[in-house]
Amino acid sequence: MPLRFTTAGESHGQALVSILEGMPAGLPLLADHVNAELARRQQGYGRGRRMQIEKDTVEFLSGVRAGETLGSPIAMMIQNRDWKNWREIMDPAPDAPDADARKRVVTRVRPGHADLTGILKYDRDDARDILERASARETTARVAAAAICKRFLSEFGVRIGSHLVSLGGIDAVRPANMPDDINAASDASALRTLDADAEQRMVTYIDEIKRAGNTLGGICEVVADGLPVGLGSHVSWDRKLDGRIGAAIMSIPAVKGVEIGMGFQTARVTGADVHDEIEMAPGRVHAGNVRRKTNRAGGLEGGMTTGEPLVVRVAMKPISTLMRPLGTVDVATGEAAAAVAERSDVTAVPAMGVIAEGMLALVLADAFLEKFGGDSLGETQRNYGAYLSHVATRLGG
Ligand code: EPS
Repeated sequence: MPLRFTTAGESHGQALVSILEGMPAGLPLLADHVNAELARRQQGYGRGRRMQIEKDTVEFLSGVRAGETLGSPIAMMIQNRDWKNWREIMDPAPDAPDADARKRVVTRVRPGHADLTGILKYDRDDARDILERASARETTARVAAAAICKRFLSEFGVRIGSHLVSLGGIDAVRPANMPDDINAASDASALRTLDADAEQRMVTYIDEIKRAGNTLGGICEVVADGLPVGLGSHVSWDRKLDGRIGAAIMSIPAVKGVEIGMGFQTARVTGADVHDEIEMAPGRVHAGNVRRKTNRAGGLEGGMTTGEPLVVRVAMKPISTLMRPLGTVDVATGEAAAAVAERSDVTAVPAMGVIAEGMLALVLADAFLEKFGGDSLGETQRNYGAYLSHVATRLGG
């Protein structure tokens, strides 16, 4: 895989770090490109007080000079503003022998969270050693790396947007015509949905659930437009793009399901109601001069992009920190207890949509570089242009 990326950082530690390696040299890149995506991830009705504390901004530590990528690993840092309130609790230095026990020890592990399995697996006594990293705060660092991938893909006319289609069981009605710029419309909504009526009902429901000390999940749809035919491959399991997208999206905290195109519904109907008929479309070069009359496949056939929009739906479970806690055991005593009720969000589904866009951008940029290569943006563009020129000569070209 030409692109490699990793993140580091605890939720209330000093900072988050993101390293992206494999981006070609010569991509115009400003901190503002990344900051705009970080701000989008912080949106959404239903989040807790933490989002009022943080205002995520990136500092490039390496890999960018004079507004362009160098082709070297790009290291980025995002400070946690809340760290100053957690310095003692998160201090890497050992406690002095006569020190009081650290504050905010978590032993009443939350059902549905990494707390319990994590302390057993990593042999820790304090679930904070687990939850600080399991926190969805980590996705900030993913979105930073993904913002660079989006910037790269935009050079080839690829756009990725998302919108919320369901929250707590309330479904949004998809507009008859999707807006040309999905994010311009969804980012203007408090829940990143395109159905204003449903949004009202969702907001009322979030308020009600918050009063009840409970939480909500939901579904977002992510769409990538402008992709050329032939990213990914049919030849081996680990080169199929469906699998790579599925793995990347399923790694987002609290995500429990991914559908591509018609998804699970394909299993319930006949082949004639599933497969997209093909017709000639001269001049539609990026798709091979053809068009699918429908796009039930969601832009992927045989593990490869078809040139139709790539459509992925992502299901997120309700957040596992409940203010009216569920029953658990206290791992310090073995006794029955109510789970810890740390400050948290009622729902973070709108943010999940932005993170899913990001994970899709990482996979697509990787598939792009696998197909077209290039150590500089110019080289990638030349290779991409040569491929499209050839595809243009096929099928009626
Ligand atoms: C989170 C709990 C909350 C969320 C956090 C994820 O943070 P805190 O424990 O500080 O109140 O706000 O999400 C973020 C900080 C973020 O940037 O998305 C959790 O336990 O997963």
